[in-house]
Amino acid sequence: MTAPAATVDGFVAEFLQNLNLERGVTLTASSPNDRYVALAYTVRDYLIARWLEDRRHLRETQAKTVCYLSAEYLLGRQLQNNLLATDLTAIATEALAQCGVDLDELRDLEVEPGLGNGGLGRLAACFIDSLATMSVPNIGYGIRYEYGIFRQTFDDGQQSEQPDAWLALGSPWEFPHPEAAQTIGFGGRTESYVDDEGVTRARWVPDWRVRAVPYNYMVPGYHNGRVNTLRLWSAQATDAFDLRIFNSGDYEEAVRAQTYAENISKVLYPEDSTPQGKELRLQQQYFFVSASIADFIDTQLADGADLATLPDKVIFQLNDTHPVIAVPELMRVLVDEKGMTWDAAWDITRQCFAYTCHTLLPEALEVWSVELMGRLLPRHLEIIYRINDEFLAAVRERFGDDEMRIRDMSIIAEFPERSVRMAYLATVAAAKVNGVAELHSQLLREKVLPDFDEFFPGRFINVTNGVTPRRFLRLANPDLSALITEAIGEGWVTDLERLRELEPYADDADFRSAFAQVKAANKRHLSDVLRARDGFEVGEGHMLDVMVKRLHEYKRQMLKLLHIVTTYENIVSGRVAVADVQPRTFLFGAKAAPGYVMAKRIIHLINAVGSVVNADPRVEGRLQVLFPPNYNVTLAERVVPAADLSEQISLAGKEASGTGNMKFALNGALTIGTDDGANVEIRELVGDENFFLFGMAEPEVEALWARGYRPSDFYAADEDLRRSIDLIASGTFSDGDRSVFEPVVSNLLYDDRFMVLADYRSYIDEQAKVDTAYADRDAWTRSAILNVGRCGFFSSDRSMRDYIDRIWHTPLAM
Ligand code: 26V
Repeated sequence: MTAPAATVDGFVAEFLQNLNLERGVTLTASSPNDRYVALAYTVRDYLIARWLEDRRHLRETQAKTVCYLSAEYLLGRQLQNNLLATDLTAIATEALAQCGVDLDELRDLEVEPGLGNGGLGRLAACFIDSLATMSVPNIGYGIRYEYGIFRQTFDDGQQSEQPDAWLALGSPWEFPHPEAAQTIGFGGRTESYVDDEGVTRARWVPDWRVRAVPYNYMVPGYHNGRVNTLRLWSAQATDAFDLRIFNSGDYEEAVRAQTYAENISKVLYPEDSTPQGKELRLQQQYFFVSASIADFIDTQLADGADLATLPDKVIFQLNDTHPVIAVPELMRVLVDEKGMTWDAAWDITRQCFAYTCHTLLPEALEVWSVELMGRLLPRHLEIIYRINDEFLAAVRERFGDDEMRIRDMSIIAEFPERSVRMAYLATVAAAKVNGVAELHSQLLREKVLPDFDEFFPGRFINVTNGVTPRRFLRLANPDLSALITEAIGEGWVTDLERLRELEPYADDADFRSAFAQVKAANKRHLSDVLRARDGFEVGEGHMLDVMVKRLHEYKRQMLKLLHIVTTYENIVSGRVAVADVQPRTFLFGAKAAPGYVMAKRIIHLINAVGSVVNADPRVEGRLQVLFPPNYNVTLAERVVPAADLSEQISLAGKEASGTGNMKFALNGALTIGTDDGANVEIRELVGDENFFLFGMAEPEVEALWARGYRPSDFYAADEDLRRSIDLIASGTFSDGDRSVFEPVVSNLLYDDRFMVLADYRSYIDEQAKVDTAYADRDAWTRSAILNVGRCGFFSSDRSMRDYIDRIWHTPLAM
């Protein structure tokens, strides 16, 4: 199998052939979708030969493989990324032009696979990009949700959710493999039996089964010819199950059973505020994890391979607790199916897993009730109990019968109901446990799991997150990329620390001017996109102040909004002359989980403030609030390169890392942020003078809680704050109806869990410094260039190198 010729003629021929043979149309009779699909197939054709070769080689060499287990992959569009990786962009553009086709138009037809909620899913996508680019053997395993993250629309400023039918026209990037399906059991009971050698063993007798059908996606490395695999599982009813019911004459029941089975991969959970009682979610988790482990053992390991050497062949990286049911699953496979002793199996299992924790919020740490676990996965519950018994016995041996400690460390919680703590299970089983930024890892060890840190010295480490420079700089910001390459050559795309070489250019007036022009052009591009998409306009000459991320109270979109309301109130009341405020466009992007009522109210309030401020002539167009709906990876690729100011304003100690913060800094936005997550490391690298720091640090947060935090004291003590909150309460943003935003106001005044009011003054004062700094545009540009030059550390290639060196110990290239 050879790839088509990488020439314009070769590309044209392949494209026309795909139109004819795969779409059954001629160029003249083709629809835009026909042309998009034929183009995608053409790009695929250049990758397939290498892909087959890489997979064959991997099976032959049995090189240690990173199996990344993640319930989410927020991939973004594939076409341009794959053109970039294969270095075919110029050829494709020219080839299509010869056919009278505009590449950019086809690009906009692609519906992005939004198979993730936010940072965690996007991180997984960045990581597999880096692994392919670094030629590291990797399979990403996950779920092929039929519906990804919901499509957000606004109805009178309120969020409404539409299903994301990303597969409505099919996806040209996927390869279904029904012949490689796995059968996954659920429910039933366990029984013991005596095997041929007279040993008493356990086995699981599930009472229903689902077929897991894998779909492969290519993950091309950048300019290295490498193609790794992302393997996502889709649920199908098993034939046997259907047939049995069908033969009994109950057609309706057969259809119902099929629907039930296929529901498992139907929809991505939008990280609901009520994780309990989500039986389907546990089904999803077990479904993809069980299929992935079986798949690796069946298809990657040589026939008859000695399972005792499994730790030399694979490391399963657990992306948060969602895939942690893999731990008892591997034990079940090794003990019940492969006949190993418990101790031998545990010895292997302990070496095959590593766990990444992505949050500290107690409400986000997964637990499953023992009742549910026992009903859905009875054998796994038995295995978890035994793991726990042996672990607690070891704890007693070390620390004595300290019942308090035993209760605190038990994988099984007793209150408020008996349940399995998945983070504890992961910690007990994993060779390494990592947090995702220095501060987060430190808090994880010291505050969340201190007993475990003491018991397992050396197990807890930090690996700071990163983002792929291919998608988030090279692809999203072609003009800045060209400017950088012109200055320092193109090596930075795969060696981001080389951006350091830009530092001297910060003092070069010509470079600064070119840099500022790129930023201005990026704002115009964004404005074009928003005009076409939502009828919005980014004000000419405005500072673009951006806060894009999931809507969560801890991230404090409310604090940003209070700043806007304060500025507005100061203008309309005449205390501040409108000419004295820097013209700013505030841009929000955020989805709220459909069940998260307060988050949805905040979205409503942002839109309401926006309509009033944008329409008020007294503001003279100098303040503008834009909230384009349905923020996603595709829009991020437009917003990130255009931003001047990046808002990273979570309460210290709450944001595990953030990755948007890295994308913005890397594209030359300055950050206003708290000492939280990876902000800490960004500030250390770019320097205090190029970063707007405000707010309490984590120890101060703790201290204020301990003293007793009373938000109303802050309200009483600060006139600006009082006027702003009063303005919201007065009904100014709700046509005089004071009831609409009353819950938001009382939440702030009486139950401000994330200390918005405590950090308000410091935030407002720092924003004044932002205004002053922006007035000196040339100095601002200098800081922006230094941000770019000093953020090479935040490449996901560096994150992957850290995982390889300190956790996986996999070969760097095959
Ligand atoms: C889930 C839930 C569900 C229940 C309601 C509250 C809540 C809050 C947060 C979460 C998400 C937890 C996992 C997660 O997405 N963490 C994110 O991971 C990113 C990649 O490491 C990191 O940059 C973000 O800081 C972190 O929030």
